[in-house]
Amino acid sequence: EDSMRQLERGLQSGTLSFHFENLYRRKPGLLLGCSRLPENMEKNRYKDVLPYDVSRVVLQDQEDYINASHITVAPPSSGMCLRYIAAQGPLPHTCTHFWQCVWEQQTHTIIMLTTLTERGRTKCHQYWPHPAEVKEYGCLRVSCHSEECTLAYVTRCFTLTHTQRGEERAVTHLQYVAWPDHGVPDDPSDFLQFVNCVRDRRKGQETLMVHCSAGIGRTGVLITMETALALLEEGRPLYPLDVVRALRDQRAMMVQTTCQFQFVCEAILRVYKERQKRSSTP
Ligand code: PTR
Ligand code: PTR
Repeated sequence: EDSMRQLERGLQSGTLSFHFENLYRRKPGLLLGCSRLPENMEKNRYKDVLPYDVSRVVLQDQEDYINASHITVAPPSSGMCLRYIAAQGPLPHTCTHFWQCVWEQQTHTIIMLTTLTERGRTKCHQYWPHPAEVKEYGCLRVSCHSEECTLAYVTRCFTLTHTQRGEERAVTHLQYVAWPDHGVPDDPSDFLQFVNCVRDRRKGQETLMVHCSAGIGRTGVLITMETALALLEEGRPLYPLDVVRALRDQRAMMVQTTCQFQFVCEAILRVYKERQKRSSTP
């Protein structure tokens, strides 16, 4: 395939990293006004990582702001459509907004790509209850039934109850724990296995909630990787730079570092070659 040959050449020659570094981090002309309102400033974990007004997730209750963006991946003429919400890791005073967002957007899967602390710094508040515990976040009650750990990730099962409406929903939490911020996953095969597990869980047009600490670096890599797997499965051409540009049009700075971009490109190439090998051996 042409696009994969181009990818391989770009990786070898370094031109791909060069183009990545020249990509805009923030799409010119898009405003961040709402995230900068005085009453919203304290709801942002990092004052330099803010959602665009046009793609921000608007909460439907009295509270309207959360640092989260709608991301839709629908490459032209591919017929596919992957939906996500990319969010920052909740702060102690934004956990209620986070759960409200999960409820209102009808998400059944939360993908968490950070640990709670890294190198002694807090990266995300623990916004969920321990196993067998129940916690209330505004009008949502969250209980945790199970917690299962593998080397690279933890799977938790939650029940979400809307206490005013008496409705209940099951939510799965997948937390990848082997990936420091600004860095790349410790092991590409563990990471690919995790992304495949995310793909297996997708039901129809479901919107997946994805967050890390800032909701840009690791979140961007995961979305780029799932998009790539989907395009490869359909035998579509795949240009990772175009994918990243499309993501940055919806949330600034998605895929944060050159190393992260290289990592995802190498992982894509690896998947492509493995698929080729499999299809050429009888
Ligand atoms: N913003 C700079 C960068 O992206 O590299 C510097 C930076 C590095 C800022 C780490 C913050 C960092 O982490 P922490 O969230 O632990 O302060
Ligand atoms: N001010 C921080 C910085 O620029 O480093 C914000 C930041 C923190 C950005 C973490 C990205 C981070 O990584 P991730 O999006 O993967 O949590």
